[in-house]
Amino acid sequence: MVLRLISCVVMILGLGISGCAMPTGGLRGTTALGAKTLSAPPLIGSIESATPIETKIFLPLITKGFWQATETMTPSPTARSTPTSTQTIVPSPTASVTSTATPSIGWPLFGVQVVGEEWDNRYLDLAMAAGVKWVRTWRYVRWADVEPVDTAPANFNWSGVDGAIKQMVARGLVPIVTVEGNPCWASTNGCLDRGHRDWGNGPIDKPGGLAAFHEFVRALAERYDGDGVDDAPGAPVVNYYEFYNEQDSRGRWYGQGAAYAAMLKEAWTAVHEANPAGEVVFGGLAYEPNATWCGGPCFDRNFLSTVIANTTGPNAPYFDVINYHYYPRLAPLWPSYWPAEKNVVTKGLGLLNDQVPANLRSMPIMCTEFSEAFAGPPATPPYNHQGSNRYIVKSFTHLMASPGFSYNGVTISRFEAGIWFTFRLLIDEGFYNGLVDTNATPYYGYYTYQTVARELAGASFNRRLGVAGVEGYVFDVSGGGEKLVAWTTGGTVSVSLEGTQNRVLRLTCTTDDGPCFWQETTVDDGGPGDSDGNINGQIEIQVGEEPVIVQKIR
Ligand SMILES: [Ca+2]
Ligand SMILES: [Ca+2]
Repeated sequence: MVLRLISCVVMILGLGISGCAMPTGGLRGTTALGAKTLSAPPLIGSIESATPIETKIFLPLITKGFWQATETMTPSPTARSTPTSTQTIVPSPTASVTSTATPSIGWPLFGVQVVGEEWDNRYLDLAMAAGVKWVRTWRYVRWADVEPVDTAPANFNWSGVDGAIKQMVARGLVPIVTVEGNPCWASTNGCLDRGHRDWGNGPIDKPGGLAAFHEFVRALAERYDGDGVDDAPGAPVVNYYEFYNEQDSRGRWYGQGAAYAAMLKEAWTAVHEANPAGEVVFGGLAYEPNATWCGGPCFDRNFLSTVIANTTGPNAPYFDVINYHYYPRLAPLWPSYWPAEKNVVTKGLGLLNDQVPANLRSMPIMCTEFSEAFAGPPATPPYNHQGSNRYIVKSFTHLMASPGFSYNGVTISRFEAGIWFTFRLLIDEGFYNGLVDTNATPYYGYYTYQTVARELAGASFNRRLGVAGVEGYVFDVSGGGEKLVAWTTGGTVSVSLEGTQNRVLRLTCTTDDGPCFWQETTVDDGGPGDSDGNINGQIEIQVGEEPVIVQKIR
């Protein structure tokens, strides 16, 4: 996905920019990790000895459904496994999901990237138990796989798609199906046999290609609309279709905004002909206009505005959702005209301000890739579990707090989905951003994701905290009350909160590389943890670099 992008960030920060011109070599991260060993994934069970007696540890029983798990804040005796035992945190492949078909409703924007290869239901079960709603699929729907030969009438082979979609939908997960993988009979420079499986991402320029694409997309949307006509077995429903990925990249649709607009018109029309509830998601934009490790601009800065300017017709701009990607390690490259406060939300504001005309800015928006790795080549600051776990909290908090950000008077009307890249470790691509390893064993980040998803479920943004030195966001909680999510970017700050009892959850990493876990305490006015020491109607807590979630009990 962002193979070169991520690798080159590392180069920029740690090794110098010269290494970044390398097109494909050296990107397999297994050789670039130095002393970092990933063969023994850390397990949450190793935290026991570090646990103060008075605290409780978040260790949801993920073999159960998410809702059931929320009732259990303390680990069961069997859950305190040794690091070498995985039996308590790896669900059985036969675990029933029938009773939890809709657990995700109420998790408005929590999503993960799923990758087609080696996928199996263990990962879907884990995703569901983590509170995931959205699953952005990559390598599931490749046009060249479904229609390898151009025939009349068309012959489509859905065998590689049906099963996975059915299993996702059966768990209440909402797929965002990324469509790509042009066959070479339809595309000259953007087709699959270019030696990389992510190719097939470029203009459909051969005669009849766009008409064939329309036919393919219409058949796809018809197959997954659940209307009883030409449906896949089990009639699973897909309503979100994304067309290509980081197509603003050099070598993809770079400089081809008009061609992308022509494709999008066919795609949008085909989706909506078949499925009136269908939504066309703009292909996730890398949109890093100052990235130059390709020997020039790596990404077409004006791609989105060019597409919009080239879409004409009654349903222009022929997409329903704006979409971009964000990696915090690239924030130093931001253009000066983007927001000074840099995070996953404000990049979206920069995009809206820079590329989207005012009449389209109320469109829903997604960020279908963001993350911070937990390991990787030498970088400053180094990749580690602490940084990755912190960023899980920060990124989803920012997204949930999107109404609290504006830039040049531009605001985001509805942040629809945020996709952590990736769910399963993508070790074969050199990415160390996964929440679970290739044996379906969770990393620390999995539990942090689960904790944040649960704590912010049903929450709605109220206000920013407004305490100097602290980045804090206050949410209204469904059923009444408030929750605060806060952290500092250095040092510890005292924060006084009105009330007489708080529930306090702290992310705690005992070393930079873990173990990382969550501690829960109840703090009473004047009691342990109230650092003002008085019964005065206020509870003073200490906020440091590790994010803290505080719920006002009374
Ligand atoms: Ca149908
Ligand atoms: Ca007090």
